[in-house]
Amino acid sequence: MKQTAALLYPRSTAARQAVSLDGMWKFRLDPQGSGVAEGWKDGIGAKDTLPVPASFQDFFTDKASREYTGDFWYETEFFVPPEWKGKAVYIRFGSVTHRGTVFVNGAEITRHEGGFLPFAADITEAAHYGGANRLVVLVNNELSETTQPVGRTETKPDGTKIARPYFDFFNYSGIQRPVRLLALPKTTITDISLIPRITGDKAELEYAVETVVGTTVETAVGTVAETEADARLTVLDEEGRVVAEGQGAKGVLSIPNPRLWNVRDAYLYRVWVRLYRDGELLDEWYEDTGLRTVEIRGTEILLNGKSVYLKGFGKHEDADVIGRGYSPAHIKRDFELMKWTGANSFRTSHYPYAEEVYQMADREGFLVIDEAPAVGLFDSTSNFLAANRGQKKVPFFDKPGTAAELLENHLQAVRDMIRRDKNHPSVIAWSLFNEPEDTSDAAVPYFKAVFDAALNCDPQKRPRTFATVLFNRPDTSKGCRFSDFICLNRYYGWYVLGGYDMDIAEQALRNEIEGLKAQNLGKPFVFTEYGADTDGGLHKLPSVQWTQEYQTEVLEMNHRVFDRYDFIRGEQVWAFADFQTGEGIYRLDGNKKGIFTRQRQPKAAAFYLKQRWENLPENYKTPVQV
Ligand code: BDP
Repeated sequence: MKQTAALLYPRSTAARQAVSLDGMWKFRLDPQGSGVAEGWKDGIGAKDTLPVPASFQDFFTDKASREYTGDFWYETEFFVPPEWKGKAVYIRFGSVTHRGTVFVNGAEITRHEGGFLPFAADITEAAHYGGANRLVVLVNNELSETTQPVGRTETKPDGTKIARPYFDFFNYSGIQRPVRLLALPKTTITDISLIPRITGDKAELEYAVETVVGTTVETAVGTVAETEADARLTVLDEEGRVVAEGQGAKGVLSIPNPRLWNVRDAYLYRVWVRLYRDGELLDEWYEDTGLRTVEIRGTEILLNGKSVYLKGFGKHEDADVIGRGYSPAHIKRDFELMKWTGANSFRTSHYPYAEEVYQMADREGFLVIDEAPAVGLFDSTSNFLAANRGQKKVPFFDKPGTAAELLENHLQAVRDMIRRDKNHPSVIAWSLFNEPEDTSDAAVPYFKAVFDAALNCDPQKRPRTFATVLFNRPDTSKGCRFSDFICLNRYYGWYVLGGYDMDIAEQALRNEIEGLKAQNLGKPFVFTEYGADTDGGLHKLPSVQWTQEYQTEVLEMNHRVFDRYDFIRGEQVWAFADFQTGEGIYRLDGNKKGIFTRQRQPKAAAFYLKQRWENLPENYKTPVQV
């Protein structure tokens, strides 16, 4: 998606207006795929309405609707004030999963592929000013091996399409994040990049503002573009005091008496950017950011030059009824629960989350591993079972005909994710894949392209990584060499040697880590997944698998091993809360590895984790400096 002023986080300022279009929209499934031919772009002819934003699947009481795969349509009406004539008018979607085509007043405005990042439709020409406008969105949720996340779409004998995800979460879809109508000036701020630098007790903020000149003037030589506008920056502290000012599209601001952004001790500065021409304000926008540095040095993860040990979770955006729909209530509850456990971090498994999640992480001082939607790059509809037992390997990147298109979509998602999230102090790393099959040579150029793109797009040059499955060990994986720190998803005590074999599982985990130690890679390792499915109502003494006692025992066993090795620099349990998956004999109405239930109440292991994490210092495993 080309960067435009409309992709910046939508906020109203003196120069911009952002109006919510969220609410009840008309909705219609299109099982015959006839909507295009029948001209639904001019009105979908539906009586049914449902809320936007939300996933559509869990509102209905019939299976055909819940499992629906294919095209489906939304429609709403909005009013554009007459005084917006002369402005650039857009509709901005937080996400449309997995792809959408936007029509306004019957005209196709834009198409977008990829279900977890924002895009905007420029409706300046198509809008009726001072009147009603019809917005129709054609959404499609089919999976393929060239789009992300990866899966396939099959057709049943009766012609019904069915999604076969190569990943372990329900294929929730729809208009899942907020929709905003925007009025923007024609000469605008299109982007800002911020790079904090800290030396001793001094802090600087390097910045680069991008703008477009969108107006023309009549001169003696004809119509030419207006002269460049002047960018001015003002940095405010949390009390609203001006602490620094700058002028020009690029510069370095020095921040006096800086308060650094620290883990679980955040401090945010508000950076206002204003565009002027001849003293007239043309545009203004702000970004909240923090002063902190992130770096990998040897086997340590350093925040502001100090070692930090990651404690936390892999998560999902997932809740009853709304599916993967944006829910500020769940965002709030999840942060409260994470704080209660003593966690300091999480991974946005397995896709970039709603922008508001990162804003809260910024505010709460959480460290985020931000993950691209590159999950399922492994040819199996139950990869988490086969791969976690080391049983099935399919050289995914060797597949003729799919890898090139997949890579193109992957690169787009990585670029769009980094452009969206690059200024968040909470984002400390990019995770560029989850559990890809990367043991063949064809993975090398693919990984190189993705890792290079991340480095090139990120002004802060954050560490890059990906989550590895059992067979991606540094000696078998072709991708690990690209990671600045190595993330391990491991299920010793669950998929590998569970139950009464726990002692053998512990030994097997130690053997694997001894092998890593012997390779002496000089990089930090983080466990980004470990855990056990657990029914929130089941207890047994002595434990058996699926009971709450067993979940705690698996965590204890893993921690006993992690605690022995200094190069293990983090533990993120799988998963924060129970979540919906497709149905099957290996899932009890979803994945139950949550430390919390899907309703966000604690299982017994939550109390154990709280006890452990509250007693682990943020710089756990750092030798005491005398
Ligand atoms: C891993 C996947 C994760 C699954 C988990 C599991 O990364 O998405 O939910 O296993 O099986 O393979 O619980």
